[in-house]
Amino acid sequence: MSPTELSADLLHASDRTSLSKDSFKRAFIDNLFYTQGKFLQVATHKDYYQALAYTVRDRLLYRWVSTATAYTGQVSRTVSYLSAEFLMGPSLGNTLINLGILDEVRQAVGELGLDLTDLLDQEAEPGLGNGGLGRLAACFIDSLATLELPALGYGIRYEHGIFYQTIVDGWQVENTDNWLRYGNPWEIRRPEWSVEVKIGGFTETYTDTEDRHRVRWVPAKTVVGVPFDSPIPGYRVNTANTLRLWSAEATQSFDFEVFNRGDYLGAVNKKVTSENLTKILYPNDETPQGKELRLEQQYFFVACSLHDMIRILKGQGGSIERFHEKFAVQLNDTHPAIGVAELMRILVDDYLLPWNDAWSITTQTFGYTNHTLLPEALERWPLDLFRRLLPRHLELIFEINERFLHDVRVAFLGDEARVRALSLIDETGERYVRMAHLATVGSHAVNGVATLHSDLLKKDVLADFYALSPQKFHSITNGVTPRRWLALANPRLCELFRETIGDGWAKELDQLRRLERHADDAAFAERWRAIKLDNKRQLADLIVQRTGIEVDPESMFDVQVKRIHEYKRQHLAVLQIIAMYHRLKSDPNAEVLPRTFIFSGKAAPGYAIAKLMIRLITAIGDVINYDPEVRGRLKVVFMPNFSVTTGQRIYPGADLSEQISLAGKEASGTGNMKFAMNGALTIGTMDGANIEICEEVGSDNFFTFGMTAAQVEERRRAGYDPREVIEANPELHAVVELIRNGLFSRGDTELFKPIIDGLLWHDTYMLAADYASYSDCQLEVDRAYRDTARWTRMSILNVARSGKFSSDRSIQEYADKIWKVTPVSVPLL
Ligand code: B1H
Repeated sequence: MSPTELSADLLHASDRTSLSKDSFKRAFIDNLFYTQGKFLQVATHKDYYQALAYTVRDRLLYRWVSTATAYTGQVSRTVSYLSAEFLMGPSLGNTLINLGILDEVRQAVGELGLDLTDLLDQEAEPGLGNGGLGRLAACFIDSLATLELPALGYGIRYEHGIFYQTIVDGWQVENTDNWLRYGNPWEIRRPEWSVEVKIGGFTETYTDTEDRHRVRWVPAKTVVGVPFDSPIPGYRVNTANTLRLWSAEATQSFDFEVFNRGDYLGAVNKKVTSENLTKILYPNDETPQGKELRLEQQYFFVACSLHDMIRILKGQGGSIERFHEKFAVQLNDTHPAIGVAELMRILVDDYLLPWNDAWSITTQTFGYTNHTLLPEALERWPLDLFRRLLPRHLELIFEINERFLHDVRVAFLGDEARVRALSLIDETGERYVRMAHLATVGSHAVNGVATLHSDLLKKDVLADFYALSPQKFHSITNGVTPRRWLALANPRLCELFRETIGDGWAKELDQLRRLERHADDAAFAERWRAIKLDNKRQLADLIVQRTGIEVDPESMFDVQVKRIHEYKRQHLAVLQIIAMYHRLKSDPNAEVLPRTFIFSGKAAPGYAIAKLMIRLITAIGDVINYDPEVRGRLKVVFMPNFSVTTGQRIYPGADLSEQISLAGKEASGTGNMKFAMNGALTIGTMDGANIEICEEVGSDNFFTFGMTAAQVEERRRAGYDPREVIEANPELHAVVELIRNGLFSRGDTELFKPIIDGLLWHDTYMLAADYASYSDCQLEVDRAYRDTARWTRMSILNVARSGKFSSDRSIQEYADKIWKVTPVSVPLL
C-alpha cells in the first residue's frame, strides 16, 4: 500500500472525522483527557471549550487536507490576499455554521451537561485588525472559501492585537490584548516553511560571470518568519482554505556567534529585538504611523508571503516566468505595497530576469484596493528611513519611477506639473516614497470599495493615474459575510427565514428578496417585531452587565458603532441628543419618543480629540441618564470594547443605524450593511456604500440627510463659516452653549473646549452645515417609528433587499474582473 492509500483509508475509519453524534461525544471526552489532560471533576469551562475546539478542528482538518490535496494535484490560479490586518473574530461558532453542524453539536454537548453558548463565550477574540479594513479581509476569505476559489490569506500573527478598551471615569483606557494566553487551537505552526527575511545594510555592484553589471544587497540582519496556518472553511462545501500568518523569530546563527563571544545577554537581546517585529498591531485607523517598526512589519510579512508563493510554485514544478499565471496577489490597501519592489528584486537580482520581463510579471501579478480618500491616511515613508531599512528596494523604486515618468512625459508632452504629481517620490518638501503611487503603478488593476469612492478616486486622489491608464480602474463595492453576520449573530431571525424562504439565502443572499411577499402580512410582521424585541432584550442584558445602565427594550435602539473619528461625526449625534434633551427640559410634556442611544468604538490611543469625543458621550450619559425629569425617556450608553464579538450582539438588536459621516469621507462602510441585513433602518448621508444601500432598499425605506459630496465641495469653495450657521440656528446655538458652559463637565469650561473650538473655528467635517437637515430627518425617524406597522414593513424590506451586500458578490466581482480565477471543487479524501 502506498502512503496515500494508507492515510485515506485511516481517515475513513477515524472517529476524528465522523459527524455522528456519538463519535462526536467520544472525541470530545477523548480531547478533554488527552489534549487538555483534565477529567470531568476538575475541568473548567476553558477546558471544555478547548476540548470542543479540538474536536471540531479535527473535522475541519479533514476538509483542509482534502483541499490541499486537490490544490496540489491541479495547477489552478490561486488568489493571495495580502493584508496587514485580519479581524477574524472567534472561530468556533463560525466553523460550526460553515460545517453545518451547529445544532448537532449543541445537542451533543447538551447531552454531556454543557451549554454550547457558554462554551462559545470562552473563546478569546483574535483582534488582529483595527476596523473595517481588517474585518473586510476576514469576510473576504470566508467568501473565497465558500465560492470554492483557491486562495491564501497572508498576514501578520500579532502577539497583541487591537487593545482592549475599558472606560474609567468616562475616559477610554487601553489595556494590552493577550489573545494567545490560553493558546490558539485553530492554528498550526509550520516551522518547516519558515522564511529568512533580510533587513537593512547596503548595496554594492559586482560583475557577474558573463561580465554584466549587477547589484547585490548586503543586509545588516536576518529575521525568520514562521508561518502559523489556520483553516478557513467555506459554507457547506468541502473547501477549507488557509490563512497563513507570519510570526517573527530570531535566527539561531547570530545567537551562537554572539554567545560564543561570551555575550549571553547580548545574544538573548538580539532575539528579543527580532521577535518584537510581530509583537503588536499598530492601533491607528486611517492615520498610519510613520514608524520604522511598522515598515519593517510590512516588509517582513510581504517578503515571507512572496517567498512562500515561490516555494509553492516550485513545488508544482512551475517556473518563475509563470509566477503571475499561478498567483493573483491582491494588496489590501498600501500596507503590503512594498511587495511590488520585493517581487522586482527577486526577479531581477535573484533570478536575473531582464527588467521588462520582470516588470511584466509583476504588474500582471498585483491588484491594488484603495480604502480611503483621507489625505492623512495615504502612506508615505521618509526616504532616509526607507533607505536605512530597504536600501535595494529604494534603488528599484527609483528605477521604476524613472521608467514610469518617462512614459508620463511621452504621454503628456511638456507637462512637468503632471510629472511631479505622478512621481513615486514626493519632493515637495522632505522627500517621501508615496506608497499609493507604487501600488498603482505596480498593479494591473486598481479599485475603490464603493461606487462614489471609486469615482472620487478617479476624480481626485488618483486622477492623474486615471488620465494615464483609465482601463486599470475598477469599482467593487464591499460586502460582508452573511454567515457570521446573520446565521451566527441572529439565529432567531434566521429561523424565521428558514420557515419562510428556506436555507438558500446563506449562500445566495439575493434569495432574501422572497421575503418581500411577506412585507404586508400582519402575522409575519408580528413575528418579525417579536424577534427584534427578543434581540433587544438580550442586548439590554449585555448593556446592564457591561455598563450598569438599565435600558428599556421597548425604546428605540439608536446605534452608532464604529471607530471614533471626527469624519464619522459621532459628535453630530451628540449635538442632536443634547437638543432632544433640551426640548424635554423646556417642556416636560414634549412628545419625545423614548430612545436609547448606543455608542461603541475605539479611539486611536494618540488621537486626543477622538478620546475626548468618548468622554463627551459618557458625560452626556451621566447627566441625561440620571435626570429625573427625563424619566428614562432618553438614555445614552457607551458600550466598552467594540469588537467582532460585541458587534455580533449589537447589530441584531438595533432599530436605527447611524451612518452620518461627511459625504465624500467614508470610502464604503461595512457596519451599515450589517445593520441593514439585520433589520435596522439607516439614517445616513449620501456617502460610501450608504448610497448603494439606499438605492437597493428604496429611498422610502431609508432616511437620508445632509449635503452630497458635490455640495460639500461647492460649499467649501464658496467659503464656509460655521459660526454663521450656528448663530442662525437657535437650537444648535443653545446646544453648543450648554456644552461650552459646562453642563456636562460640572462647570468645567475647559474640558470640552477643543471640541467646541473645533466646531466654531474650523468645523472641518461640517457638522454645523448638516445639523438642521440631520435634526429634521430625526423627526421623520420619530414619525416613522411611531407607526409600528410602517416601521416593520420598512425593516422587512431592508433585509429583503440587502442581498447585494454579501461579500460573496464582492468576491465574485474580484474573481471575474481582476483575478480571473475559477472555482476548484474539492472531493473529500
Ligand atoms: C479603511 C483604513 C485604514 N480605510 C490605515 N483605511 C490603517 C488605513 O493601520 N492603518 O494604518 C488602518 C486602516 N481603513 C476602511 O476600510 C474605510 O474607512 C471604510 O470606509 C471601509 O469600509 C473599510 C473597508 O474597505
